[in-house]
Amino acid sequence: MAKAAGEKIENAIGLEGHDPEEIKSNLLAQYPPKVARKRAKQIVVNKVDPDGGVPVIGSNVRTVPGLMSQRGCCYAGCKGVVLGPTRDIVNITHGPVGCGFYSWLTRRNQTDPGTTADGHNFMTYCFTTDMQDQEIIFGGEKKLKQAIQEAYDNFHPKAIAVFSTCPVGLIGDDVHSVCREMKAKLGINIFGFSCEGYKGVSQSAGHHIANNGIFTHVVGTDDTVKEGDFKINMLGEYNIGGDAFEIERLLDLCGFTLISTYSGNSSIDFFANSHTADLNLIMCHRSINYVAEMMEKKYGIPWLKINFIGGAATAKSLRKMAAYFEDETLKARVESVIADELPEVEKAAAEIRPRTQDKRAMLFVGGSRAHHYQELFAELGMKTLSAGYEFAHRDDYEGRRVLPDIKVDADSRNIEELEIEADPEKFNPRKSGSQIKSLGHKGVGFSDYKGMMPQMDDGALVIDDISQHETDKMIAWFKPDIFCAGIKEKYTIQKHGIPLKQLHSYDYGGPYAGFRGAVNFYKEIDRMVNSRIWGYLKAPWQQNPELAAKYGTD
Ligand code: CFM
Repeated sequence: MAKAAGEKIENAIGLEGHDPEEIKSNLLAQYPPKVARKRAKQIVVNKVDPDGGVPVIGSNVRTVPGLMSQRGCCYAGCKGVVLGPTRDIVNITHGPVGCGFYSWLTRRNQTDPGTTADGHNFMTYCFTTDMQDQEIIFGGEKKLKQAIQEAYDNFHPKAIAVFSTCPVGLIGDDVHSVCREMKAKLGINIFGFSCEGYKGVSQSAGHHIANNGIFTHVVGTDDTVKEGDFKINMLGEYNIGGDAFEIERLLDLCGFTLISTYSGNSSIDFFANSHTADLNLIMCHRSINYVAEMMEKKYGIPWLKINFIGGAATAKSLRKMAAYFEDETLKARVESVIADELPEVEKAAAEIRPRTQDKRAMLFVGGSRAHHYQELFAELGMKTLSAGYEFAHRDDYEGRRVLPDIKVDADSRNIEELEIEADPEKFNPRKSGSQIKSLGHKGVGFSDYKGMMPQMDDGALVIDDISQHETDKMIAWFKPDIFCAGIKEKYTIQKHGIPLKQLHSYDYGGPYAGFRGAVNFYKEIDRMVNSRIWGYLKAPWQQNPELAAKYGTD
């Protein structure tokens, strides 16, 4: 869990005595003036005020065309990230075959169909309408209807979702009316998303659209109250490399009842019923805070930001959850789980730390991991020199305190904000105002996320939507011991002789969440930063430059 504002992640230092402002101007030096002005707002030298305030960072803005970005698209955020991990919805990509194929199982979100009675798991299939010239010219609605019918006939799923790719918006197919028609015809839940790839500035737009869609079409449709105490939902945990399995193991041991995860190891049935939980926990704030906010307004369920990445963070999160329920038996059980498991984790870190102490990391990932994983590196005595998100918003960097100051621009205005009101029958505030207040005094901070920057050291460079050019420069100047990013960056960085750990897919590893996950991560990082192979590596161009190029500005 985030430390108090202004409290530093141990060992996070600035830029090793370099003047960060100078580094920043060197990063910008190659750009044309207009581009440099824009990027200057997104490259910030961190400085934490005593009250936790940090400088404003430009984020959630369009990438300058021509800069190589790490970002994905709106469709990826909606279909791939939020809905993709739900095993028993047939997710149909309405569009050309590539959009469906390249978003098929590349994220390593795992699932266990054994936990739902019908055992449905459609994640191993790739469903697409495979649009051709014919549909682009004459419209694709007919083919979409056929695809829905065919999926229904073959699989008899309880739900089908349709995801729009760029051409669908361009030719004007009305996926929503097709879904309504097929829902009436087939009698199962069928709903569509207008998540065309070009919407918004990144996959972040797709998260919001997905949140709106699940909330409108699924949440609250099953009022069955399940057996069990201390009912919770886990929001923004996607079971990459089995993370959710490890978290579920801990929740079980502690005695919490998990109603739904959004959306790792999930079933649509869990979402339908999730308004019966008494607490929402947000793991990844960026991708799913909208559902938490809407559930609070409509059903009266409060939310807490937690973090299961890092041994200490895991223990802190479990304690905070127990404090919320104000139950002594639960608190004792949580303490005994921590007492059983945390010492092993600390022992593993202590054994490895002499080999990792003072090694230096850079993290440029998504919208939450560039923050969370700094905890694990700190536990190994490592330093974060520089970090940034691909597509997060100011609140993920600076904390939710800046929400009222965030300017709405044309791109964000395009994404619908649902008007939510308290449900006349189902609204039931789980805690009274005075309870919320008194828990707040005990450190249970409701509806709050302090963001990444208040936890980083003064002088560290925070870079939003880092470009390949900036990445190359940072690597050449600092030669970090490890760089964390994704598959698109991996091999260019490794050709520099720097190991890259994928924090999206985990490079076939994981889980890294919870107590056991932390130990896995320590071992992996020990292996990577201490492998001598990187020092021997010579990229072909270092020995024999084969290709020379100039920038347009040269
Ligand atoms: Fe949330 Fe994610 Fe992330 Fe994300 Fe992602 Fe991901 Fe990510 Mo890749 S939901 S913001 S859109 S934690 S797929 S599981 S790793 S960029 S940091």
